Amino acid sequence: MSLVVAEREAGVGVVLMNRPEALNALSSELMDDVVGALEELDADDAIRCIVLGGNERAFAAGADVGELAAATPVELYESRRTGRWDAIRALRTPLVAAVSGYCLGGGCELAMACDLIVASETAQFGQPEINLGVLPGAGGTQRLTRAVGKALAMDVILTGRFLSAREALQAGLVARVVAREAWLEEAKRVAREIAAKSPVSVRLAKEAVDAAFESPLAAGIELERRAFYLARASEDATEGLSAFVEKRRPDFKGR
Ligand code: CO8
Repeated sequence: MSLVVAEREAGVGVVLMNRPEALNALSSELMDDVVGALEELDADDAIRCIVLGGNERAFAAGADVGELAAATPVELYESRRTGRWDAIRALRTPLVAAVSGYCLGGGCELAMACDLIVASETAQFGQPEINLGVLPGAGGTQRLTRAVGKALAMDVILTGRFLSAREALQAGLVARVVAREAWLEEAKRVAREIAAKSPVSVRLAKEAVDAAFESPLAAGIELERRAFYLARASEDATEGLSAFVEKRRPDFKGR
């Protein structure tokens, strides 16, 4: 039986991690199911945005500690563990993390691998690996530092303290904070909004924003310029520009 529940709602795919008895601790099996469900939705042209979430109590409380404790370093090295996070980064469809409750360790790293985070006011973000005698191993030291800056990243990673949703919003880790009961609905609403845009320009924009973390400014600006011209060459851009002039809603086809 799969440890995720995946659904399609119009142009939006929704993947919910479903291991509530362990606060969605990311066992190898759960991560395989997450990546499998996301890749299947990513391959479906009808899906233009994906929401990844957990449940009200936890997005995910980290890697499965029992599994980490049982594995030898060589087994960890040989396993595809961190490759699963890379597979998520390779998805072309935009990914919205819907976070309620605990979002810790590998769970926080999973949320940060998504394109944006919508958080419930109950969300708690942290990298508590230091309390286990290890450190973040799936991108946390890099992505958290890029998101919130060195001072706060050092504080969170070296003390293991949790950030509230409000602190995470203020620090730039999350895009929106919503009322406790709205965490999933708001993430789906954001996803529907993205899904209504031209998928061509959405993908190009996602690639261009990601390039800001990988390249020098001049190279990033050059990449953006070329992405802009490519988007302008799409039928969707012709439709979008005409629709504005004709005062009607655009009908984007993804071409
Ligand atoms: N792994 C396994 N089981 C977990 C985990 C976890 N990360 N988190 C919670 N659980 C289980 C608990 O053992 C418990 O199970 P049981 O009922 O059978 O005892 C159940 O979930 C409920 O948890 P609690 O009773 O502890 O619930 P509380 O509300 O009292 O506490 C906390 C919630 C604060 C979230 C607490 O459970 C906790 O501290 N969890 C561990 C958080 C943590 O340390 N996360 C980091 C893990 S290490 C990591 O993520 C490294 C990633 C690097 C990956 C790269 C690999 C190469």
